[in-house]
Amino acid sequence: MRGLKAMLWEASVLDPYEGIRFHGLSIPECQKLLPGAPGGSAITAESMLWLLLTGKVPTEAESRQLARELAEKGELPVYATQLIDSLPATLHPMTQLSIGVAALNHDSVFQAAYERGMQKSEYWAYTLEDSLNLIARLPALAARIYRNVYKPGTALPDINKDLDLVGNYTNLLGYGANHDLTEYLRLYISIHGDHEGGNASAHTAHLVNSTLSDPYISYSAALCALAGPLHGLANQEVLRWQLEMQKELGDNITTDQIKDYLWKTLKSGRVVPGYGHGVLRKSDPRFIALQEFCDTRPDLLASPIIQMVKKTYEVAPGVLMEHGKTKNPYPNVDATSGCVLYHYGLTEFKYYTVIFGVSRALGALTQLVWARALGLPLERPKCKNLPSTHAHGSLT
Ligand code: AMX
Repeated sequence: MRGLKAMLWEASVLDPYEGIRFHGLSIPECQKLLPGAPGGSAITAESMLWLLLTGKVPTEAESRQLARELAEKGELPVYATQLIDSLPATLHPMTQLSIGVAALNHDSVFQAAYERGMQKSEYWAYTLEDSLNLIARLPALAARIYRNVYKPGTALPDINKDLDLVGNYTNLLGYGANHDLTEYLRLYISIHGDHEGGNASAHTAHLVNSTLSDPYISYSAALCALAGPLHGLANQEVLRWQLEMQKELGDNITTDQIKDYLWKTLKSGRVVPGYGHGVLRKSDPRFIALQEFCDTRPDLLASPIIQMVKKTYEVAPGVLMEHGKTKNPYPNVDATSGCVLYHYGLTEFKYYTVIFGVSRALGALTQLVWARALGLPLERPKCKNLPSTHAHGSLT
């Protein structure tokens, strides 16, 4: 279905050469226009969510009002904490996130209203309420998973009603004192929020919700798609790959050594994680925005892992072009997103896709609200079979 326009997606559109636009605004335009948190300049998740849902740039007061509303709804119910705490710490954090999000449908207002016999014209309002409740609870859920898997026995703070969503998230993760990491995560979470609807996770949410499954189980399914290495898990894989490279080649790696390592990866039949894209045909503007964040901070510029990412970017497109398979030899966002987290001490890279999962909820859930408001139908594409296979008896 590449290139086949078959979905309506309100909040964003992805141009192969220009990258993502959120209601017509590019990432640099969003960075200029969307309010940050007090004391910060990075876009907040609330500002991006407001833009995605309404198509309008919020004022600072509107963005803060939304932040407060989300913070007030942010605590996890006891049944959810008990469920998450009962999971084995060895279970992948993405599986835990998907389980936790699905379980929150215990409180779905959409499901309850459907059982009461609500009208079709009311679907969107209950979808909106569930979506905001889910987004509000994601930081506490995602941070609890992090605590259980990597820092068992440590206390989790309460949600601070005066903080924005990401401010609370970093605080719950135990990094609240690191202003730069908080700002990085604000930028990361806002610009990962939506990437039009054809990507596997957003599309999964859209498909599942078209059956009138509630937003919680729809987004839980989306997280299973995000957990694949060709999609969101690529940010984990980039880190694994870069660290293996560092282990093999040591410090002070040259671009020639990286070229050889790239060829070794390709010749072993593996993909180069963080490079290539189903739609983009240039360097991902999300990659550029995160790189620019590094360029403004001397500690990040001096970081060996970030230098390795920059050197890889110098040579990987040339190697991939010469290899001749991928239609897009340039980096996607995953080529850099994890390295900054690693530098700041959040080194547990199996957790990285969970952060992506907290973010993608902004766009995927926004679209569920729009889809129900517009009365979009059950998604059910027609299929074509290969009549000859059965006739020739080649399947047993
Ligand atoms: N390294 C090696 N080979 C690659 C490649 C890469 N980074 N990207 C694409 N190719 C190969 C494909 O595997 C395919 O090979 P095949 O013909 O043997 O099947 C061929 O090039 C053509 O693929 P394509 O049309 O350019 O890409 P696609 O749309 O099929 O796949 C993607 C897109 C992202 C899955 C692919 O580029 C890839 O595997 N990249 C590495 C993983 C990655 O970074 N994923 C994250 C994407 C962004 C996101 O969702 N977060």
